[in-house]
Amino acid sequence: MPANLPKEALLKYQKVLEAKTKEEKLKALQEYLSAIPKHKGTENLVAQVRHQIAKLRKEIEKESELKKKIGSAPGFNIKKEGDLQYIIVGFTKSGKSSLLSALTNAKSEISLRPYTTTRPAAGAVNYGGVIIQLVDSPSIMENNDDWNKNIISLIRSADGILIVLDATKSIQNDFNLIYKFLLDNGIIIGKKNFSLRFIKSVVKEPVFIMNGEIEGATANYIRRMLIEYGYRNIIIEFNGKATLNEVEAYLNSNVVHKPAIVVINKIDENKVNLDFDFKGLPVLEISVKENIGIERIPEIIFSSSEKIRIYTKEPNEDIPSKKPLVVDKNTKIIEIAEKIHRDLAKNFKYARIWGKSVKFQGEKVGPDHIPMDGDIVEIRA
Ligand SMILES: Nc1nc2c(ncn2[C@@H]2O[C@H](COP(=O)(O)OP(=O)(O)O)[C@@H](O)[C@H]2O)c(=O)[nH]1
Ligand SMILES: [Mg+2]
Repeated sequence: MPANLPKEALLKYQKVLEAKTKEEKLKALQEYLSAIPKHKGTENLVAQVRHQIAKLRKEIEKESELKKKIGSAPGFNIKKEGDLQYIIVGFTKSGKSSLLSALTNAKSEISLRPYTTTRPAAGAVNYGGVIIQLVDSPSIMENNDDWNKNIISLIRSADGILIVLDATKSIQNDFNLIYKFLLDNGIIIGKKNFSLRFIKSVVKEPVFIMNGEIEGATANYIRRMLIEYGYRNIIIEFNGKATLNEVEAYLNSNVVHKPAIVVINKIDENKVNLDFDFKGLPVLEISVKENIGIERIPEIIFSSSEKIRIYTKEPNEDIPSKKPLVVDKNTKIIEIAEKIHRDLAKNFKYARIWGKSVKFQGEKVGPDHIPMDGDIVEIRA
């Protein structure tokens, strides 16, 4: 270890040495790494720490897969159906099950007793052709990791989170607790200035596409870092503005970012003060009991989701499909063609677009064009 590291990094290194479990060691290594200044003189050390992190992660993943095989709670995995899956999350008796029943035709037991919901229940709501699946989860139980880990695994595989707060309680306090609970489990909610898109690739060497700026790193630097972390057969596309440490946290740990919305329920009983900033998340006041505000939820979920609706049209028809194709923002026309049919992408000639992403309605565009929400797309092959 070079002696000329800043004190902070040395302290973090001490933590690495003191770590008792693999998980602790991984976390300590990640913190150590982010405290090391990145320049020529530390290049070797940084690469070495990255290798260590990658190796340890692999070991931990292998062990947790084994554990999963031995015993995961039965009935806890909800099969994804529809275009978007949002998990309803909150403390007990905030009205999660009531909300699911009000928005969908699913039945989840509602009661005055705490922790009535022990298994997730799901239902769907149709938002202008977009099918949103809502999953009611068991309430978060403070200081009960065993109970909570099932909620975390539901959230990790979902597209987003619907947080339900109870207006008769301290909404700030409860929100902060939920925020911290998610963060401690590697789930970040709220606004972020960048996005990373992972695309499978047949080429072994990882490819990094930089659209925007990463402070302290070039695209080539990140590409080398991906190799150090053992990334293979993948194209990673960066959009936006971030620091190297922010991006690295996503690439070397299980951190995920999830879109989220906040609903404050039971406003029939208590008016709330909304001076509080919920990490920039959209907030909606509702009452399931009095049927106030809940009709706006699907629209707010969709706009939080970072997805767009594409209506496809056959070349010889006048009217586009009723049911939109739901795809990530920043998806290229050629990727949309790929989703519809492999041959359509292979034989792609051009596309015509009607909507917000073009100047002239019916404009001809190439494979790299990026459509916007609501666009009508006609692909010519
Ligand atoms: N006053 C009021 N009570 C509600 C509202 N929504 C749900 N409740 C009540 O809150 C209690 C807990 O509801 P439930 O949906 O089981 O909460 P969960 O534990 O979060 O799933 C039940 O007694 C509901 O009737 C509401 O909008 N206003
Ligand atoms: Mg419930």
